[in-house]
Amino acid sequence: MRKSVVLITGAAGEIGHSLIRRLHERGDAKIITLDLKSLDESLAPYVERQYVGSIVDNDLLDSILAEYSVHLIFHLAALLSTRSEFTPRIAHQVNVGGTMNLLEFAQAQGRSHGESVTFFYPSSIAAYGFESLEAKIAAGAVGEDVHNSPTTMYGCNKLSCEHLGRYYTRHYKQLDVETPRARVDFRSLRFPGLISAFTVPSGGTSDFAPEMIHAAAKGEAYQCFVLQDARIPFMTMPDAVDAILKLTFAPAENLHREVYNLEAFHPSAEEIRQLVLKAFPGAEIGYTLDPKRMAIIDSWPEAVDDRAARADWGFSPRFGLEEAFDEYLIPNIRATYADGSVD
Ligand code: AKB
Repeated sequence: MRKSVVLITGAAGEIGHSLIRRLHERGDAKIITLDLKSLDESLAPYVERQYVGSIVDNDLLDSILAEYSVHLIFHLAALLSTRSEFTPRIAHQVNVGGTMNLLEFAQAQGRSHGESVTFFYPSSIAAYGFESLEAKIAAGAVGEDVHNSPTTMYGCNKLSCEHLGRYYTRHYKQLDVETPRARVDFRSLRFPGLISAFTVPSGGTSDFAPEMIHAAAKGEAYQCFVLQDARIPFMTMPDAVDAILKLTFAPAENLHREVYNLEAFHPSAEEIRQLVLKAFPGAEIGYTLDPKRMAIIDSWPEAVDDRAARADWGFSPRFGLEEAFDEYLIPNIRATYADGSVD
């Protein structure tokens, strides 16, 4: 008999860090991970097995299929938006090709154990695209199904994967004589920028907010690459992981869509800077504009309409902007750098 496990790809990344801890606390799942990098030593005891390798390696996925029975997949591995723009072909191979491999893997798993496989996929506000700042401001808080013309490779990848997930869930091999049973139950969140007190992202465009906060806590000067009035939605990492778990374990009959928007606050860069200065009054935070990265931020919505997530599975973030700083970010970041244990 194969062992029943949960698979997390991209587990060594920012979301993976928090998700592994939360799944371990729930105590009801054995976890296996797949990432190019080994997990942080502090996380290793929480997982049954680490595969160090790539999601584009089908032989590796076949060997996982042979050994484990997987009922739930958190497919987090991806190249983020700034990095993808420098290597669009590799971004497509990893972000879309890798997701296709995992969807096929999920379908094969479902066929072999006879149940559907819940497939959580983190999409992004990058799936939206505005041609001008005026259009972004005029749109305000956008619903899931409008302005879906991303301007970045990463956004195109995210939108493609949302569609692939919907295809595997609803229309898989629809022309076969005997239509095979779709075994994938795809569920996705379009994340805003995420801010963690314990990790710093790399390769994203929303990184200016976490970078600003972490630099101030470390006593380092920071030059923000977008201008004062740049505005996109954000949320804290604990609220993001709560949302992942709520959506993943929500009863299927409550869900009316595959992909949901969510956000907790949408401050301008200057509003974030002011909150950082309130906590670290001596911090040196300036602005040195990178017009190309700013154009990406301007192509993303300033806010999203997340009523469907609230209605269908009870999305309700704990931290608004002030609480995020006062109750989560500042105390934890101070403690983390004070004891030198940032990971
Ligand atoms: C990025 O900036 O690439 C990500 C995202 C908003 O998806 N943080």
